[in-house]
Amino acid sequence: MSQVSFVLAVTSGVNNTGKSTLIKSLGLQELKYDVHRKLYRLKNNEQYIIQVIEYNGIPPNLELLDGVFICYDTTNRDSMDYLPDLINVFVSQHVPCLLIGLKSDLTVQRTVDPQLGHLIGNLFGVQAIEADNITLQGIQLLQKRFIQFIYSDRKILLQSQQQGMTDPIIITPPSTR
Ligand SMILES: Nc1nc2c(ncn2[C@@H]2O[C@H](COP(=O)(O)OP(=O)(O)OP(=O)(O)O)[C@@H](O)[C@H]2O)c(=O)[nH]1
Ligand SMILES: [Mg+2]
Repeated sequence: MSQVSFVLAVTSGVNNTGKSTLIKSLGLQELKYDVHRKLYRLKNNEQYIIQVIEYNGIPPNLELLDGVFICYDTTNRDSMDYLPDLINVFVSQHVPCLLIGLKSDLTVQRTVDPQLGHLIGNLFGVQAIEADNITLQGIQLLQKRFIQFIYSDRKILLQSQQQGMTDPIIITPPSTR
């Protein structure tokens, strides 16, 4: 049994929001030795094992999660309808959240206001970003926010979430051995 360092859930209220593609965008190295769980490791850190759970809605065993990426689709207004309920459950269970609006490269098909994610995030003290899985810029933003998210001190993340602070927390990754 491997030691899992971080359990990340990637979820959304509806399907087809780009969750599976987002997990690929993170550029993690998939570990093949555990058929029951999707385990990955960071390319530059042998010790850090990440379990990723993709889910539509609220995954079971919330107490096992270290963090959640709550996704919506900027080309599908309906994908935002479930966000308040979803975020509320994670926040009340003290799971650190990041709200991610995907497919922002599809500017013509966009149906949601770029500020709406921030507004909803603000209501819950949850940070919100818009990004995409296609452009280099989008993928780099997702990777950067992922690294910040998994290396952040959970206590600090939750504290700011409870206080409704949505400014990004600047952290320094621990040096790899
Ligand atoms: N243009 C664009 N297309 C995207 C983006 N992310 C995902 N897609 C496309 O959207 C479709 C759905 O992506 P998936 O990653 O399968 O979405 P999902 O949320 O995992 O879908 P389910 O698991 O079925 O709920 C695919 O055709 C992707 O190629 C994005 O950021 N931009
Ligand atoms: Mg999927």
